[in-house]
Amino acid sequence: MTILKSHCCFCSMQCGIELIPDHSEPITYTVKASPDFPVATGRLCQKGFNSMEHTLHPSRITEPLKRLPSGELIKVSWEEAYIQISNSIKELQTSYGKNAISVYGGGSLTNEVSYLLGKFTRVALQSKYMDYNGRFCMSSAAAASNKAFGVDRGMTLPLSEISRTKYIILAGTNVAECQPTMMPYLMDAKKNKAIIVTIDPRNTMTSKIADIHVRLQPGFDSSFINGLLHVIIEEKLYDKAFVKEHTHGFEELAAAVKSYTPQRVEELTGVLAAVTRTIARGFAHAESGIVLTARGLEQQVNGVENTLNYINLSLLTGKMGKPGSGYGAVTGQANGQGGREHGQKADQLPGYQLIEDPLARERVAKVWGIQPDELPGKGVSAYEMIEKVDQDEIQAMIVLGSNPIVSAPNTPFVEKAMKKLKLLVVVDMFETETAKLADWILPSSSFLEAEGTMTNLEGRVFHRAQAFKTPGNSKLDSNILCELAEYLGRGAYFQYESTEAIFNELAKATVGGKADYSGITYQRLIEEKGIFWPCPSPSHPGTPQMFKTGFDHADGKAKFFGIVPKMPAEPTDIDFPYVLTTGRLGNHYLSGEQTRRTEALNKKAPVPVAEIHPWLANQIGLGVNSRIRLTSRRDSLVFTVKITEGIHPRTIFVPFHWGGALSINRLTNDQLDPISRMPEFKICAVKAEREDPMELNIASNK
Ligand SMILES: Nc1nc2c(c(=O)[nH]1)N[C@H]1C(S)=C(S)[C@@H](COP(=O)(O)OP(=O)(O)OC[C@H]3O[C@@H](n4cnc5c(=O)[nH]c(N)nc54)[C@H](O)[C@@H]3O)O[C@H]1N2
Ligand SMILES: Nc1nc2c(c(=O)[nH]1)N[C@H]1C(S)=C(S)[C@@H](COP(=O)(O)OP(=O)(O)OC[C@H]3O[C@@H](n4cnc5c(=O)[nH]c(N)nc54)[C@H](O)[C@@H]3O)O[C@H]1N2
Ligand code: SF4
Ligand SMILES: [Mo]
Repeated sequence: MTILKSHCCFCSMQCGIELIPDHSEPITYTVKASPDFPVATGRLCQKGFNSMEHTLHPSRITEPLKRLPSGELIKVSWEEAYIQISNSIKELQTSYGKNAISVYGGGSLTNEVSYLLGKFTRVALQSKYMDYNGRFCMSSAAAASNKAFGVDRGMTLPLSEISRTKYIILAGTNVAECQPTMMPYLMDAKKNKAIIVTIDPRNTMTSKIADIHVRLQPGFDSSFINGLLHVIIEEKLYDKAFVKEHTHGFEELAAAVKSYTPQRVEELTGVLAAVTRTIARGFAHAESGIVLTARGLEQQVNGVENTLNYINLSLLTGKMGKPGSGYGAVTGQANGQGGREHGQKADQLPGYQLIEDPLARERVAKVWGIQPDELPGKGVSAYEMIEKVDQDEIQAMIVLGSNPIVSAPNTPFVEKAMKKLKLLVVVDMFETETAKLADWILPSSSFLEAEGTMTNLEGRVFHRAQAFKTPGNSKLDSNILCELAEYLGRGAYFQYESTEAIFNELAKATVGGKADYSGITYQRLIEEKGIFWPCPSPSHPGTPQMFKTGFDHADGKAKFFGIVPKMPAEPTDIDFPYVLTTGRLGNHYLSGEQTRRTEALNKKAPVPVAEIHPWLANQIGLGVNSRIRLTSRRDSLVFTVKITEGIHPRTIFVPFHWGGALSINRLTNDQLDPISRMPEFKICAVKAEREDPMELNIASNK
């Protein structure tokens, strides 16, 4: 019996898996860690071991489904589905214009599907409205990296460099639960005497390995980092040669942090002045150092500025482009990196090229066989597309690889808007909360059924083989897009013999872009077990560590940005006195569609639990069996509670992996960062009240 190979579908580590068949009839498979992939080799976390289960779940959709006016879903043939969907699209475009149709993609999709989806929107639909769930994920980090370095690759260095560094700052990143197989790299560094600092409002599983844990109330990262930068500049601990040769904007930075003495930072944030001094001196003196950030500080209306301030720290100390040194925004989704490079973003063409750049338009139009002026301009971000649906500017949406009814902020509004759509097509494996509103559900492939390339958090492009055929009448995403294009009369542009042929076209379309894949082929990926982009020619070895000789701005220098910390969009007040922050648990994944269908994972956390400090429990008079009612300006929900010393006293944490009345995004704030258009998932003001079991019983009997 053959052992099948793939990669876990969940986080950005993209650990290699092997499916070991047994001798039963029908065959069942055990998932094991693959010894072959040079990332986290031989290791998987609990999600990885259980990654196959949802693909076999009985609720898997395997036939195209159409919703009748009564609300009932009926099975239809693919042909019937394509005819009716394409007719609706054509009618809507005749009445409302090409831009009436929008596309909403995702970061779990392969590079090939991400690329096709972008091309499908611009060439088959000829619409400008395309964006994806990565807008809620990596957009602030991406904008910050582009501003500071001139290019956005989440990690500027390979994971292997972590093991050899001497100082690690982990800010708003809970790798122990979110990228668990990165932990051995951190533990290796610790064995080599590295100092680890974590910065988070909670004592997380990750903070357990920290030498220093800084417990910050959400929203105070930039104030705290200004304190570190202040000490490093005041005490002249910065890398003067590096700053002079490789950066711009030092004066602006020095001016911005001048007043942020450790004492003032203590008053602003509660972090002791001595702690600020110790970290600043320790990081500056260390011979090598890495700063990693993630969604904690990025998913805020000041997310781009927060991220820029952490980048300032790496640049000021010259800890870039050298062994054991670099900055990384820890990418989240399976293909969160590749998914943001090949045209899913509103303003983007493949290879991270800008759709408004005339030269890029010319190059890509040529590869696609169209005229540059046939390409639409830029659209708007994911949440703004939903706003345009509400304003009747967008009439239809195709959602492929996302579940915004659970994962977008302020979901009461999102639900109201999405119900206005004249046509909603969801391409998914399951009847998700979003698919419940759909006119059509088209059954897609799972990760085990689709061959393709992915790009992990390090920027390593690799090939994922197909293990199984798609079940029933479900289809590969790539086939669905190419076939629908045919029915829209644009099939000529979507003729591919294989997935590899799609990749070869993608590689060609990235020439001239920052994320240049043009030297990459399937054969190379398989032989070399992955290649780091940029890789601009067949003889180029790829780029594991970036910025060894310079940065990606035209003059080769990086830029400092002096940050004046701003308030969150919704500060606390008398009516809403506490800060709600949201995030993840180790055993669930995103909107929960996959992990809520995986028994071994779901039973460990069947419902969301609000984490609160004993001080807050006392404030609201929480009893042994009482629950907590959280109310924001948008909605009010009740949760069971975990009381823990390990959270900032005025902060409440709730994970977001559930829908309906368990969905914390019913409460979150939809204000967006002005640059990245990232919503403020990590901060909103709430009221907290005790909810007694008696009252609950009466309420549920009504
Ligand atoms: N198990 C699991 N793993 C996952 C995922 C999952 O859903 N489940 N999702 C994947 C994806 S798509 C992503 S994007 C990544 C996300 O990975 P992370 O960003 O690490 O995950 P989060 O839990 O959203 O947030 C990280 C931490 O930020 C803290 N935080 C909140 N507010 C602030 C603040 O103002 N400042 C600071 N410094 N910290 C703050 C939270 O307490 C939390 O511990 O994980 C990936 N891996
Ligand atoms: N409150 C709060 N909200 C958040 C966040 C937070 O920290 N707090 N984090 C945000 C972040 S970082 C992210 S990344 C988003 C993610 O949020 P979503 O985009 O909703 O993420 P998923 O649950 O991964 O949804 C992916 C859907 O695609 C389907 N799918 C998986 N693989 C494939 C495939 O190959 N083809 C097709 N067609 N479908 C597939 C799955 O079944 C699932 O229904 O959530 C965001 N929302
Ligand atoms: S660390 Fe990430 S990729 Fe690896 S097994 Fe766990 S969820 Fe899957
Ligand atoms: Mo994400």
